[in-house]
Amino acid sequence: AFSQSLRDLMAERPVLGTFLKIPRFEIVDILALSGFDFVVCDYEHSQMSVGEACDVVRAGRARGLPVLVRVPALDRGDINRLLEAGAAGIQLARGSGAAAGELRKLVSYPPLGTRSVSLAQPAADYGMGVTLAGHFERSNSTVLAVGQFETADYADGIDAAMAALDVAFIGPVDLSVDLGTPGEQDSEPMRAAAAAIEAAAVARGVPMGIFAGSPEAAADAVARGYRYIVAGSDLTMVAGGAKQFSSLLTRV
Ligand code: 3PY
Repeated sequence: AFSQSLRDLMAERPVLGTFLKIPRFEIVDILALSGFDFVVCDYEHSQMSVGEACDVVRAGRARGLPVLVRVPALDRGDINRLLEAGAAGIQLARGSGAAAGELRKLVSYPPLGTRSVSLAQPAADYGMGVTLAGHFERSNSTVLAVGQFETADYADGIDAAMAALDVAFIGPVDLSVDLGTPGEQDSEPMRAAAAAIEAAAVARGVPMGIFAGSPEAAADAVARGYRYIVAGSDLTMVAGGAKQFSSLLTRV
């Protein structure tokens, strides 16, 4: 029940994660050893297959690092496979409005949702010592549903969306593009959107999440009360490290 501890942790303090786009156990190891609270395996903006994403989930579990998976769409088959591999949650791109309710159904077993069941899978301990009711209860109480608010229609059905979500996550880059102020984080429409999403989340007691492109942006989000911060990615870290080392070339 890794995601249970992530949920508990989020109630105590902000949690820090990063996107993982290189589906290798070495990256999972490094991120775990660096002290990140969780990882969001990025099955939306990467070249990985669903099988590779499942391998990342397994590597995280072996290290005690919760791995959620960001998915580009409400694909019942993919979501089921990722959760059966042991994903701590599903983060849905464009996951506001009615999509949030659909997400809740696909990540939950009855009575909360419509997930199909097999106990012969990793997240159910292969059915060894687990009852159907016990597996439903454990999964439904631990798997996180994270919806990304990143389109101009963010206010549509916002209260029902909040009721369905464990985390309301702002995707600031896509949101700024869809609001017609690409890349501008401080525009009036961006501030109005953040304020409306935050108000709806607070009313429902739903923790807010956001993507932060830099450590400074992550610190700023924490100061504003956000609890689930996804800062950068393995690729931005490799790019930053590569530039740092290659800057030596000007000196040799
Ligand atoms: C966004 O900022 O649009 C995101 O989805 C974070 O990657």
